[in-house]
Amino acid sequence: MRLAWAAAIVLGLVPGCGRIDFAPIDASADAPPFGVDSDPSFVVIETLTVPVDGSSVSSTTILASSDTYRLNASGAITVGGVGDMRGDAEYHDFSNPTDTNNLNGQDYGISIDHPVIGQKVTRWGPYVTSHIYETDFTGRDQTLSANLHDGDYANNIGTLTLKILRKP
Ligand SMILES: [Ca+2]
Ligand SMILES: [Ca+2]
Repeated sequence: MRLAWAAAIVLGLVPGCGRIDFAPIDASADAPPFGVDSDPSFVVIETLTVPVDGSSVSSTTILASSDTYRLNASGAITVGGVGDMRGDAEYHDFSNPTDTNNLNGQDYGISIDHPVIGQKVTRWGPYVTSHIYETDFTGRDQTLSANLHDGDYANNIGTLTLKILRKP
């Protein structure tokens, strides 16, 4: 009896259970897997630094249409706005993770191959406190470009990181 009671307490207090129980904020349209190192057979072939002023950065790698790649977006920046004014590859205000811009309601975050605000297609999955996100990406026999979509670039500080991974 005492053991069962103790086990119930432990189960209720195990650190890390919060991620399992966390209700996804952005569960629509995102293809699994989420999180980092979900498939260790992928290796990083290029690392890009994504500026936070809205300008685009392009890969030097041409991503073949015959290959499936994985994109890994990470980092945290000062993004301004409400709450704690922090942002990552998909969400801003870590005290109340928010998917969209406060100013214009568009999808805040790193956009791939769609630089114009309001045209972001890439979805990075549910909010995670590691601020590391991954999504699959099919090559288009061309380089890819990435830029941050935000409602106000003037109050941004920092950079985000985008890694391109491929199976060797
Ligand atoms: Ca901003
Ligand atoms: Ca977003």
